[in-house]
Amino acid sequence: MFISTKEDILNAKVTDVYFDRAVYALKVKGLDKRVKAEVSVKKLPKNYKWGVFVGLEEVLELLVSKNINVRSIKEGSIFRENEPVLEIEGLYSEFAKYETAILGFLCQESGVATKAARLRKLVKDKLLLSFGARRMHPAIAVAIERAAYIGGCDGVSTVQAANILDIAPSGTIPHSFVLLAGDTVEAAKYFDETMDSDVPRIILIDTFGDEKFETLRVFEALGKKLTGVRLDTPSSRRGNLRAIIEEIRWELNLRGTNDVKIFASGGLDEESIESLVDVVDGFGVGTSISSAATIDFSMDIVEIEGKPIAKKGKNSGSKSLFRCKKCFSDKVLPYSYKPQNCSCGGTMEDILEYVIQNGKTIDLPNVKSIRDHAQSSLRFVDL
Ligand code: PCP
Repeated sequence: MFISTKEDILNAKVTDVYFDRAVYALKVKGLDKRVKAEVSVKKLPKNYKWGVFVGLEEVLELLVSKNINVRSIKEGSIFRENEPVLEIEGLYSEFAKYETAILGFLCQESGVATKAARLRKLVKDKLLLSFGARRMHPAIAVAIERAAYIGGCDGVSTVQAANILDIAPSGTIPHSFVLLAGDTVEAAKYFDETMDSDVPRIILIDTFGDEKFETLRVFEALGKKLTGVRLDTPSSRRGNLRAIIEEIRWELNLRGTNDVKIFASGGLDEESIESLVDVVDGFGVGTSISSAATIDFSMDIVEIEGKPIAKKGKNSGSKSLFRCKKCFSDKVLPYSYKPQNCSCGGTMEDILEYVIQNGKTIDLPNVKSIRDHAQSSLRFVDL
């Protein structure tokens, strides 16, 4: 398989070659110096106003043995354009070759988490499941699903990721099972007869017949054991999916059950989710989360041997990122400055904190705390 091992990454094998060359030339010419380098994003994807910062735990695993200091915002924090999210201080050659991996972790995982967070805000309290591992290289399935979970997915479909996240894996049944059973009701019965009692009986009902009639057949067969149905209706048949779902809801309610849930999946993104959120109980989302646009962070030197310097287009000097605890507005100031109170009267606190200092790394929060931190922040921002 075409993958880099953890050792390859830790040994900077995945570095862009120009870092190798730069470090070599700097050493030969005696130009290697202590610097401060800052990670920030100039332009968020599309019309995004914020992102969710994910990937820090792996960056720290990469850097912990290096002779450097690192300040960072907490993993799971909201950030905005042109805000420093991480700063590395040390001899340039100590970390230069890791820039490729550092940005790789942060760009892709923050992108997935940000899309999951945007969908979380759209689905409100409805179920949101990450079904997209199949759309990406399997070597990064765990990283992708962890980011989706932190961003706001309630569950993930891959077994290994769910185990690592210490949650039960989420899923229903594939079309292949229904096809091999030869009939949707038979498939529902076989599934019910073979699964442990704690596995929800959510039956895929778009393989053969009309979704409404297949739902009623399955409800007839499973009754109270039926947890829900999933519509993954192909685009060639999708038509007005909302109207189909409303019809199914009507028929189920008419038969005395609003307990049977209706789930939608298949090519869903923000627009389609927004159009369905009031008529479905949950969503399975693949491509749009797992292949979400990356947040294109860059790493830029902002100080050399204590003197502020940066390339054109970048403000020099080490910085603080002050955030109002009351209204969540931000102010980027030079590191030595102390902020006034926020114009709303709230107090501002520097959310860039040391995570590696003098060889010591902070105790890392568990993924559920990281997810809670992200979810509690989402109420302060809009799409
Ligand atoms: C896909 C599978 C995924 C759904 C779609 C979400 O259907 O059910 O869970 O993926 P998406 O958001 O990327 O479309 P199929 O590809 O028909 O797979 P299967 O027959 O296994 O359900």
